[in-house]
Amino acid sequence: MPAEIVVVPTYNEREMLPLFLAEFAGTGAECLIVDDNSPDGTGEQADELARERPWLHVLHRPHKGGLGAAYRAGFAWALDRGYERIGQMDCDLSHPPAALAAMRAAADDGAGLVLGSRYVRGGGTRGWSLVRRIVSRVGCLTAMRVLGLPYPDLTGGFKLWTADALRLIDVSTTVSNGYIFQVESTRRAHIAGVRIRQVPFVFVERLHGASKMSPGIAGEGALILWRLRRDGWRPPGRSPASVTAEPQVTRP
Ligand SMILES: Nc1nc2c(ncn2[C@@H]2O[C@H](COP(=O)(O)OP(=O)(O)O)[C@@H](O)[C@H]2O)c(=O)[nH]1
Ligand SMILES: [Mg+2]
Repeated sequence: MPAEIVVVPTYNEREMLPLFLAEFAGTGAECLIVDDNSPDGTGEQADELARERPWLHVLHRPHKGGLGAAYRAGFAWALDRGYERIGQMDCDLSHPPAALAAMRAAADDGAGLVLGSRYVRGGGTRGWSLVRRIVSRVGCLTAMRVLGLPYPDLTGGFKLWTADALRLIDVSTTVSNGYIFQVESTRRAHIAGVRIRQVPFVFVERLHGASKMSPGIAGEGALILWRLRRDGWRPPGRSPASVTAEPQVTRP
């Protein structure tokens, strides 16, 4: 198996972290926790847990800087160390570690980016109110329409990248932070012609702790969406990109 690490941003996940790691341990991948100096001590807890787990690494950032910034730091850490596959998932078990196997199979099959998707056949959400379901679907559909992308779960944060694809999209220069970071990075991959596959999974609402979603993060998303559309993007050193990625769905 290629050297694989999954980047997991944390902010106040003290209750979820041990439960998450217990399930994650079965995946055979390494894990990088990127903690933004959580007031509840998640960072110190992660250091402690890493002492007995050689596959667990911890990156500390001084203050809460948002999801996108945490991912940019985590990706840079992993790329510097030569990992060939780099995943991303949440710490609250909403993204089931067991689903990683199907995503890995899609990467083995040649995908440069595998999107875990709630909104392709076989995927879904469990434990969400009607309002949350509507907000998520409307957000995803709006992003799809505004940017002209064919992936129905654009704001999802369960993904697996090859290191080459992350380099190709020049991920360190992405500009967004909240959920819109997921949209921005997938859009760059699409424009760069990265082979993108979608794999269904069922998102399960967290048992402990609180969502960090806020009106501010949603507002940032809406604003940046239009900025992304206005400014466009093309891979560094290339003439305007030809889009070759065909959306495909892989069933587990
Ligand atoms: N390092 C870091 N992690 C964050 C930040 N905001 C959210 N997270 C983590 O990102 C993941 C997704 O956040 P969550 O609040 O569960 O989003 P939701 O599932 O959409 O409600 C969780 O593991 C959070 O702990 C942040 O500003 N910094
Ligand atoms: Mg969550």
